[in-house]
Amino acid sequence: MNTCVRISEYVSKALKENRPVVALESTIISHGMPYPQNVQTANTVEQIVRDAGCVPATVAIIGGVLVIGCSLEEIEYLGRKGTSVTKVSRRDMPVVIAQKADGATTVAGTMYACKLAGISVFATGGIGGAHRNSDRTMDISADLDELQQSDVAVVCAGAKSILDIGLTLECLETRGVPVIGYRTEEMPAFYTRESGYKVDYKLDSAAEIAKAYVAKRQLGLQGGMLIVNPIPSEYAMNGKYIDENIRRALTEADELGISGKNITPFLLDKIQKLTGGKSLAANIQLVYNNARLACAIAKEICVLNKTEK
Ligand code: PSU
Ligand code: MN
Repeated sequence: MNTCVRISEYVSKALKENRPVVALESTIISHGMPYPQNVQTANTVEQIVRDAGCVPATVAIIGGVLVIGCSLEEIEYLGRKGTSVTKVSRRDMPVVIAQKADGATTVAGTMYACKLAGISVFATGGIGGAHRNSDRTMDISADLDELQQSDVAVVCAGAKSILDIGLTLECLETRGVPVIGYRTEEMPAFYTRESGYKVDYKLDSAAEIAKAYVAKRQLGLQGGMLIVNPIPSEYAMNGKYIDENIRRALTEADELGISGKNITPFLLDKIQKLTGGKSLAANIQLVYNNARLACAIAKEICVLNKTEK
């Protein structure tokens, strides 16, 4: 028996019955938002998924077990522990599990869990990418390599401009990852709907996105697909204002010599503090928005799965 992985009963049942499942990550809970908003957001996202007729599967490592479909108690536990939980990307999984420790999975870690369970769709806030000085530091998130390997449709609000968005898109192209704009030609930049960079394809419905995903699978093309969903206009932030604060956060990170896996959580926290919580409110809304789109795509994939058989 595999003691490293636990797929919750309700998740495995839904997958067996070809019902739509949407995976959710947990680094956003422990490292992406403060308590208690993190737990409230995670619970609301799960409820949005259920209300849309889908099954949520929040992924985390609890006591050395990779849990696919966390309980409310497990979500609360991770949220309270916050940054004292290990942030778990692909490379962290073996040791955290062997040590029977807790871990919050990043986009990369969660995608790998999706692959194990056979989950096709995953909703998050923003992905990791190539950092602004990555030509020198080589700091390029393992999220991008995971998108190359794991066959999951990841719905996000683009990449924050704490990253080099142009370079991030180049890395995705090299890795054969299609970047699909949902009703947009432009790559969104998380807090804002624009970044100045174009996406590869604009698709206007969940059905079209699902068709592309299934075509990719039928072709035997490994790896994921990135669906970028701009933050709703009413919650979008002023570009100049957020860029100014991102610049300040980056300068401070540089002065403090923060690097590696700590840089993204540091910047997220700093930006939230500098903007007096305004960025947190935007962050929460875009996650809800992504969960709704992920549900629509997951449902369409199930419809196509049925006709495929
Ligand atoms: N970007 C965000 N919010 C987040 C993250 C990134 O806007 O919460 C988290 C995600 O879990 C992502 C991870 O997978 O940070 C990337 O970290 P790194 O750059 O260390 O790979
Ligand atoms: Mn990194």
